[in-house]
Amino acid sequence: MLQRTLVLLKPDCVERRLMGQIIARFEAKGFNISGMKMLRVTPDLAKQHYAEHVSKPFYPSLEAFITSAPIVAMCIEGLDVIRVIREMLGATNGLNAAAGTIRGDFSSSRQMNLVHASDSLASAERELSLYFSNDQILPHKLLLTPSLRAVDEG
Ligand code: FUP
Repeated sequence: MLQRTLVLLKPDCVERRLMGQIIARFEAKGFNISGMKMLRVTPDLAKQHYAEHVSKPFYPSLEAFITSAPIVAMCIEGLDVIRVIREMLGATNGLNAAAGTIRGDFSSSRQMNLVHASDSLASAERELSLYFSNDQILPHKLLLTPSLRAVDEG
């Protein structure tokens, strides 16, 4: 199923100069970046994004972190991209994430885990609308699609 997901390169990713390496993994996998911007998350946006965590004890620290420096937001498209990118990220805590995943390879923290990705179709739709207006998403058919998968795969 062709899907869109929201991916954020968090402040630690920008600070540690890991943006290029991490974006390269999504590109190499064959996914399509159809929206991309750098922004500073405001406390308001943080509360909307992490609505399910706002009342939790760790939320103040999470908000301080996500608003501490610029981030990069991306809309990434592809077949089953929501599940596949979550698998590419690995477990939330970098110390538990499998080697070979992004967090497993680059993070040793629960909070500073470098990347966010939507976890379901409903969250992807909700989260994309927080970061992108419709005219900021620019889907395009990749000319190299026939080199990435068979025509009957979608
Ligand atoms: P994930 O779906 O992997 O982004 O993880 P969660 O929705 O469980 O958590 C959202 C963010 O809160 C994660 F990036 C990590 C952070 N977090 C903490 O900082 N402390 C905690 O105790 C739990 C989560």
